Formats: sequence, C-alpha cells, structure tokens
Amino acid sequence: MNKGRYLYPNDYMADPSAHVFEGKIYIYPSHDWESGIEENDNGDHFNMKDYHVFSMEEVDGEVIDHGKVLAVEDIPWSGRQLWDSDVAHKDGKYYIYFSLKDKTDIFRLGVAVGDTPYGPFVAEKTPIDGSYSIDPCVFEDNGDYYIYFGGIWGGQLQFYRNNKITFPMCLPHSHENALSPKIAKLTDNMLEFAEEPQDVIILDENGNPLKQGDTERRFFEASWLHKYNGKYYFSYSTGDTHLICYAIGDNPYGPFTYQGVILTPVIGWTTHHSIVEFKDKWYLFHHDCVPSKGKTWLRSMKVTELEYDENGLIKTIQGQ
Ligand code: FUB
Repeated sequence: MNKGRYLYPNDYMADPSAHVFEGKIYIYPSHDWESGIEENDNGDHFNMKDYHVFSMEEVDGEVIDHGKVLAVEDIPWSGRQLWDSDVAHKDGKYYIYFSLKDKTDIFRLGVAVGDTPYGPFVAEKTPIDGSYSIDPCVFEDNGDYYIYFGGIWGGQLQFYRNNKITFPMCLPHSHENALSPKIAKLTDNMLEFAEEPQDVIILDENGNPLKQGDTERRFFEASWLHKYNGKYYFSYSTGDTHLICYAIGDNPYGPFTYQGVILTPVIGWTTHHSIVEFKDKWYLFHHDCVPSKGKTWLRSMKVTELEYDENGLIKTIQGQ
C-alpha cells in the first residue's frame, strides 16, 4: 500500500515536478480539469489550460498555492493542451519549460521566464527552435543545463526520426529498438537547444538497447533525471504498462542501464513522477486518480518517501 500524502485535495493536479529552491520544495504540476472532452488515445481529454505553482517548507507541512502563473492565452504561439512542465534556476532567473500544441496541433516545447520560483512567467514569442513532443525535464550538472523530453502516442514522439517529421508516422516494430527519449544541452541564456537533440539509450542487462515490444521496460513518457552518489538515474513511465522505471548511467547523456521498477501501477491510466532530495531524505512526487474515482483526466498529486538499498538501487514503491 502506498501511504503517500495527497498534497492538494482542493483541485486536480498531475505530473508534479518538484525542486528545492530558496530552501523550500516547489512543485510544478499540470492542472487537470473537467473540460468535457471525450477520452481517446491521443489524450485530447487532457485539455489543460494553465499552471499553478505550489510550495511547502516541510514535506508534511502546509502546501501553499501560489496561484495561476502561466496560461494558454499568455503564450503567443499557443494552440491547446498545456501538458507536463519543469523549472530550472540560473543566475537569479527561473525558467519554466512546458509542453503545448501549437496552432497546427503539433506538440512543441516552450519556455517562459520569471524572477521568482513562483512566477509569474513570461512566455517567449516562439517555441524552442527544433523542439517537438512533450514532457520536458531540466537537469543541471556542473553548471550545464540539459533538457530531456519525449513521449509516444498522444505525445507524438513516433512522428519523428533523427529530429525530423517522418512518414509514415509510426512506432518501430516490436523486435526493433525502442523509440528513445531525447536530450539536448541548453544555451547559456537557457532559451534554446545548444545542440541537436540526441537519443537517450536505455540498455538491458546484456548491453543491448531495449526493444519496442519490451513494454514493461521500454520508454513511453515522463523523463526525469536525478543524481545519487555520483551516478545518473534516468527514470520514466512505461505508459501502457503503467510503471515508473529507472536506469543508471555515468553521465547525463547515458547510455543508461535498466535497473527496475520505482512505482507499480497506480489507479488511473497515466503515471508520472519526479524525484528530489530534501533535508537528507529522498521523495517521489507522483499522481493517481483515487480522489476522482478513476477518471484518468482528473489526477491528484502525492508525495511519498523513496529509499535506496546499500547498492544504490531504489526500493520499489507500491502504487496501490
Ligand atoms: O498530463 C498530460 C500527460 O499525461 C503528460 O504530459 C504525460 O506524461 C501524462 O502524465
């Protein structure tokens, strides 16, 4: 049984990206709501239109809602669907990276800039050049910032090969290498890719890339990167098999070797998380659909403690 704490019973919030800024935990979730759009495989029912920011001084303390910090109508290139986001801090500025469909219904990554961790954030006029798909995660290492992204099915990653739209827009066959999440270093001003996005390769125990048919282990969406004892932990959702898994590498680019399951399936179709250290303990932020009685588009964010064994392996947390 996952004894995690629901963080905000007043509203539906999903995909929580947690960071420690100014000595507090800040949480950047997607803001679910009942838009009335029918559920489908493209995820049209995830029709989110704004972001709120939350903070807390203790993991079991009061959760402060800092209110609306960015909305679809504030983003000059917006079409619809503000999906997962993440935030990075550099030189006194805060950068929120977000997934949004443009006016042609193609997912792009955007960035908006603020002076505090709780915004408000002002969006750039155009999406990040060369960006596509969903679920940005930004990770800082030795002063360099890296953005990870990608998600299949509704996240549109299967439309692309070598960073270009391809036809037919389809997934690899089961026996072929799985579609990989992407990584790119960010420019010094944090607003652009400093390089062409590269594949984040996840290897099996024999050193071979995971296959598309390996649905219990291959990448689907929800990239997250954290560092523990000098190693790089890349974690992600397996989507249609509803697991949060992880793989370990020696540098931000990988390759990463698959290690196991962090979170078993929760109530709800999607599962999405972040991992953060706070006051010498580690925490998993995630969501489930228990409060909405299983409505996949109305998710509630949670936090639960995450532990490692003596070999640095993450102990599996039960989603239900
Ligand atoms: O919240 C919309 C989408 O659902 C996210 O971008 C995915 O990771 C999944 O959680």
